[in-house]
Amino acid sequence: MEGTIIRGVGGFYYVHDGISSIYACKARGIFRNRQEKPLVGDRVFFEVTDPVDREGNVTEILPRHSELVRPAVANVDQVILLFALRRPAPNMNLLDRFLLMMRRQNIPVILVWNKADLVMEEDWEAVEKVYRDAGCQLLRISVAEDSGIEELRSVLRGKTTVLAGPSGVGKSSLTNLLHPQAAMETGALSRKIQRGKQTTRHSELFFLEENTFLMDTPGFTSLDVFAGEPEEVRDGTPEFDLYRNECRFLDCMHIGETDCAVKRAVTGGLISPVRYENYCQMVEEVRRRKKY
Ligand SMILES: Nc1nc2c(ncn2[C@@H]2O[C@H](COP(=O)(O)OP(=O)(O)O)[C@@H](O)[C@H]2O)c(=O)[nH]1
Ligand SMILES: [Mg+2]
Ligand SMILES: [Zn+2]
Repeated sequence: MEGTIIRGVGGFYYVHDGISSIYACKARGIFRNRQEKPLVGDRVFFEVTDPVDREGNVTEILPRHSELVRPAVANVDQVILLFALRRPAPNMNLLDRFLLMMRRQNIPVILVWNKADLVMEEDWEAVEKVYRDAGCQLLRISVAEDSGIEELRSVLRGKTTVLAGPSGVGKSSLTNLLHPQAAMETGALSRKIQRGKQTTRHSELFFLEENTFLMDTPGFTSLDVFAGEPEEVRDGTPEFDLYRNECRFLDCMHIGETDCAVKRAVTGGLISPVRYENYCQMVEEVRRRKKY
């Protein structure tokens, strides 16, 4: 049979068949010899050894199309970056850093704004404009009022998605809304293995519907920029594209250069000054990191 590893605890891998059943599987020695370690998110072949208690053996790991380190998860198709429009007020610096990181790893991001119930239409439109210009796919939801959720479901359908964002924005509330049967599924698992569960902090994929999985991650509060080239920060900022051909210098970083069309666009209100400020800061950090 074929399935997806949704959790790994104490040497067991929980494999979801993509429809409705979860099997507690052991990884056979064959992997250990090959130094392969199954990851949450892995697509696997498995054989059922006990159909009543739903136990089995993972027999083969299928090739991964992606692998994230933190959280450790394979085959992620996209990231939902959840921010609240208010309470907590969005930290745009953190947001811009995260967008850049994901762009650099080629992981599609959908920027989802929660707590729509707490802000006026104008406040939303301002945020929407800035991040549309930044090339983001955006969605506005309210978990409290159950609005925008169907649209979000269609974005998730058929994919494995990691849900990320700072704490307090509603990640757990959203997961519970999308996956109300979480407790039931856990209760259905084999008693023998259940015991390990309370003591282990683990990443876990939630099954939402056919071939659709979601992983809630702990909130992050800060994010260091990568070790790389300052040009990567620049090239990961799509709103410069409209203007950069008019800069005097071909390799303009749009910071200290004279006759810079990007800086003119910032001054003229065509590029968000907050995004630009965050950009300058990230370039500075990458440069500093390069020196050491
Ligand atoms: N007003 C409002 N509050 C929300 C909404 N979604 C979640 N909350 C509240 O925000 C707080 C933090 O939610 P939680 O899911 O724990 O956030 P997490 O830290 O990202 O997992 C809780 O008190 C939720 O009830 C929403 O759409 N509107
Ligand atoms: Mg939470
Ligand atoms: Zn320039």
